[in-house]
Amino acid sequence: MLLRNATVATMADGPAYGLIEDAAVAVEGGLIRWVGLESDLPDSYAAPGEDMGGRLITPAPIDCHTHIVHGGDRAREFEMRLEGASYEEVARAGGGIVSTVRATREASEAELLAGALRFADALIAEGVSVIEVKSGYGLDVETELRMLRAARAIESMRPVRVRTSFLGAHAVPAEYEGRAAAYVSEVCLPALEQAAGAGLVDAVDGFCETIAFSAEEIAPVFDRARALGLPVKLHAEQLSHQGGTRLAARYGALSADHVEYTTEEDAAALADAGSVAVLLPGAFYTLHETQRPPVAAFRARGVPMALATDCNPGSSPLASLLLTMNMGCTLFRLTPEEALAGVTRNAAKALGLADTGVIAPGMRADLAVWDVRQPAELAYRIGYNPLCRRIFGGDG
Ligand code: DI6
Ligand code: FE
Repeated sequence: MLLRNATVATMADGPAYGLIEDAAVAVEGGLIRWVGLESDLPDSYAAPGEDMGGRLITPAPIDCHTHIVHGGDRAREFEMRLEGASYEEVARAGGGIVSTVRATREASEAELLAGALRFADALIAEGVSVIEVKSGYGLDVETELRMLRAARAIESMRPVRVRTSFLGAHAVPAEYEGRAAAYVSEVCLPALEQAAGAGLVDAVDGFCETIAFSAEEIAPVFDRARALGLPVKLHAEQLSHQGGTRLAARYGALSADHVEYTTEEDAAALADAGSVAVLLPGAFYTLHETQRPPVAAFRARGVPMALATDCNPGSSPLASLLLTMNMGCTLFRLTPEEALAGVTRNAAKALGLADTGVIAPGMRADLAVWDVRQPAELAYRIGYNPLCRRIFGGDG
């Protein structure tokens, strides 16, 4: 496959966007073989090729943080809150994470898969090549495993890659109320062992927050992940400062996610650990949060920033990575280039993937062709999808 007369944002280090005008990309065997000025195309790749008409080609977007496997929805809760109900009244009416846990426990694997495919399809329509999918709405061994099996099954139903994260430490279920440590030792750790043993886990995650688990309660989960040879990541400093970012850095986490209340010192720890800061503007927007992540500190310390939908039924019912990019710019003041890096190069890094996220020889041919001429247009528009072609592993 030879794509010619294109504007290519390689997202490799170097000039802004790694931009190459009047470019060509050669693809063979599912990999990128050559990219550069069309005038420099080696004879060995000379072919009529396909004229892109100057359209923009980027690495295929990657959504590195989703909860798309879950039962039920929280639309009624959304309505109650807008009718003036407090979080407490919503909780008393059975709302919140517990309502999703109940619906997930009642759902079959096939129902969980069918539900997830709705959101996977929305992301694939925007060219997405990799989707990270978490467990965490089962909170018992069997349902956590069923969630992860449904996540893995997405790959057999769609041309997309799935990376799974075990999130047994997402919330304390009602039957363990007030006994977080007991839940971790009696349910979470056995579920992790069984899920890892079944090859269902690519990374281990947790929710470090006052309404979930303390850093001390998460540590045994991360110790077990380390013993199993699994990387970790963490929902950290979303609603308050609980020391989650430091915990993630201490374990060399792939990423710390949300990070609204992360401090400059925490950012330095992430930089030293080589961890990615994953920004989730969908939750910030839905919860009317006002504390923005320390983007200036991440820039100053060289902490790579990723962007993801956090697609979940409660705090971020968002299934558009393009809208996430716009929110990252408008709400968090990212530049359009940082937003595009956030869903390509840095999103791959947040998942520990070294074979995608950048257009360079040897990388997977996961490409998105957009009916735009300049990369900034991808973050600029609100609710508009200019994708005109998706190439996944060289096909498409
Ligand atoms: N942070 C969140 O905002 C979601 N989970 C998490 O760890 C909330 C999930 C939900 O509201 O269903
Ligand atoms: Fe999340």
